[in-house]
Amino acid sequence: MLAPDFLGGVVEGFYGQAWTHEQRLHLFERMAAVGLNTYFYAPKNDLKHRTLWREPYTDAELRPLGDLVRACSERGINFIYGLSPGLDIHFSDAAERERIETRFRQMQQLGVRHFALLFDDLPGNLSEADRQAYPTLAAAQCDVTNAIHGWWREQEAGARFLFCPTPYCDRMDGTQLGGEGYLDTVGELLHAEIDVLWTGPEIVSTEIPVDSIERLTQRLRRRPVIWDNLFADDYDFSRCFCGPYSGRPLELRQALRGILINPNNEYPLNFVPLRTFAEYLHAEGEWRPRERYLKAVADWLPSYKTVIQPLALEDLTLLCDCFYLPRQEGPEAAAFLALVERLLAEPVDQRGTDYERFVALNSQVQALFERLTELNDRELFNAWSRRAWELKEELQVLAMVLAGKKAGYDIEKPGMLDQHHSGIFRRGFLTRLKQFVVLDSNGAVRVRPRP
Ligand code: GDL
Repeated sequence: MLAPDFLGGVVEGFYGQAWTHEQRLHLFERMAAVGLNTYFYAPKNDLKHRTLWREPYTDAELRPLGDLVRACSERGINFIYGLSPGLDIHFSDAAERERIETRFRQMQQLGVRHFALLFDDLPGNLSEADRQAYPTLAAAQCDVTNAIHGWWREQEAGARFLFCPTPYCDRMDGTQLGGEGYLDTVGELLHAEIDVLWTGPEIVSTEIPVDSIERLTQRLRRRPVIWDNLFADDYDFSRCFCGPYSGRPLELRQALRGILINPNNEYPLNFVPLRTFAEYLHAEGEWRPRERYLKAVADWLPSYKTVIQPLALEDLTLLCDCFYLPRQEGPEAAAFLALVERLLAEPVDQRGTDYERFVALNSQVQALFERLTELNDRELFNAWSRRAWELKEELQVLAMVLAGKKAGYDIEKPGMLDQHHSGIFRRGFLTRLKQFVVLDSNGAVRVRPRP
């Protein structure tokens, strides 16, 4: 059983295209249905959340926000409003605090009770004037956050108040982002009632071990709330994550004050993430991510009705396996990759049935792409479209290469790709930029050897 004040839900905290009003309302329906209790509003896309944090919202901007707050409250969902003033705030200037209060008062009038101040993704240093006033960045951030929290607490005792530190994962802490001893200073100075957000060992953490959180708890003098970027896809436009919530042992829940997932920008692609995450939060006994994933994919299938023939379960499973987790492909996608690797490496006559298997899988993906284009739910199609397009195009290229190899061509020789959408496929400025360096599987960078 989770503690009644455990925050389990969604942070809309990504860069780029934010969710639409209708998508947010739909999300609240789903959250209530699967037992998630918190929506944290922090889209980097809202100019007044970050860049223009000083400017009050207009009435036209407040109206839809008010609808969201109401919709949450009707469903028993906590609405947390986040403000990110860190880009250019003058911590020692009292007028800046008043500006934060003015914004929070605007949100209070809409019925918001829970607030957050975010200091993520900042250069991590103080202005000249603030350097005179504070010994460290952490001291400055804690001072302002405590002041705002104190002001708010007088009006709403018992409301939640969250703080996102500048180093918000072990890796950042390791590089001393924000200055030496940043987290220890936060532990010491930040008011004990304020929750601290944390993304785990990395910004996008494959695993969040309990002992890493226990060590952090010592330093922060409180259990953190996880801002979980496992499913965030704002950093790579050819990916999205439809795999299961995993890499977090069930015991982790007891070590925390909450977990909020910051998922895919493409709202419709969050079905499996939301479902499996909610199940994880309520799970008892053992957590079997793949099992829960397969069940969730099956339950997602009815959304894949098309104007002609519906998508089959094995197609949807293959598709989601290809867009699984940040550092892991689903088993079917992993097997597909291994198959291609074997086919490219082995001499033609040792292929056995691999080639036929590849041809069958390729046809399945090409047909799957056609089915997606016929989806009744156009929002769902739009969410998949660019990724699915890239998938089928890349497979067409591979099919061409492997067919060439079978026919006895030397596939190492340049020229084969020229036949595929001659002059436009995998071209353009970004593609050329990417060609200057290569990354190995650990992310190490080196200059591409010149031909
Ligand atoms: C981040 C950003 C977040 C972004 C995510 C994934 C936090 C606290 N901040 O660092 O806005 O969506 O990475 O790119 O996670």
